[in-house]
Amino acid sequence: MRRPWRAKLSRRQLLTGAGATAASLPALHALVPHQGLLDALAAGSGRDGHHPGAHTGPSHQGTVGRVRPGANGFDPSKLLRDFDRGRTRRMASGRTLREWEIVAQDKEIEVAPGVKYAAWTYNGRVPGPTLRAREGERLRVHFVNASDHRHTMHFHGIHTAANDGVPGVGRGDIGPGESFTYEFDAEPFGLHHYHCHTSPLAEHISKGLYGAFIIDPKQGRPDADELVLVQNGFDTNFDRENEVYAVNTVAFAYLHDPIRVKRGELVRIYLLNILEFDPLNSFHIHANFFHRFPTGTRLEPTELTDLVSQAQGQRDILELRFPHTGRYMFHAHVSEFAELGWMGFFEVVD
Ligand SMILES: [Cu+2]
Repeated sequence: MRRPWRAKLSRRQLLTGAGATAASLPALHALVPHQGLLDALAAGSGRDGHHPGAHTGPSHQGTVGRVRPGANGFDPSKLLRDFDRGRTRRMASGRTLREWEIVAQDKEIEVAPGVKYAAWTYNGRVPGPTLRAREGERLRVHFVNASDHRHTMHFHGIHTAANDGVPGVGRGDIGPGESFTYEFDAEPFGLHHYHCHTSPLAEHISKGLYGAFIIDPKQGRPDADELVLVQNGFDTNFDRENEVYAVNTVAFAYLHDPIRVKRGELVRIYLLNILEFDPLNSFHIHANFFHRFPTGTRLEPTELTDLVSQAQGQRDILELRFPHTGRYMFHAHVSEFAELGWMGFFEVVD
């Protein structure tokens, strides 16, 4: 993008662990993670050298080693299908009241092998829990700030000013040790999200305070294998540029541990871009096309495509079926992001 070569060089060094200071092009070439590529392919396709996926091709990405799945207390492979429906009860009016407890906590996480990041989290996860409700319910979110910094929860959706979670309006910032309950109706149905809105905003979001927020339509959607993909990144040296890119936080998580789906089964992807510092992100899938439902607020798709671009905060529901078994890459079509962590595989099985 607009960055000088030197900046890219330092970003590669960070991810590959190379400490060389040379800045010539041959040196840069030497720093490109060829060994990481080999290790990543070995890890991703079996040690016998045989590629189980008929369509497995050479990758240009990868890291040396991998982040242990349990290292952060959350596993990207489980987080994919982890929907937090809170607890419900019926109110006197007959409507459903749905409630969650969300705690802001400071927590160090590992975003690439050996790359630790001092994150700010909701419930100890990045992204925070995927909150899931049904259109028309009354929602209560009990927010406790156990972090050392002021934070809020700002939801996308329709609600009163007092529940908007921005500084200077209603209760505004929630200080360390304080708590606040946000309350609003679940509307409109679609794929939304929530994030901290305390200033400086980019820092509070990029540190990890965000999550997906799904409101199902009253009539529901067709049965599917549902997956949440949150496109994010990490500015590990605080220069307001990202050094690591990912979906669901850990660079190359789904290269090392491909997402298993069944051939012919409907797959529904809740795709959210929460990346800071870069204006655009994108999702591309190989050897297939998907139906796109922008913001998920309509039940009819607007497009059949294999690539969707998203600005900051934008989201889409994608639906597709895989007609063939094998291993299929998905990645940001911004090549730089893909090389720095934002790529993975679907493993399609019978
Ligand atoms: Cu915050």
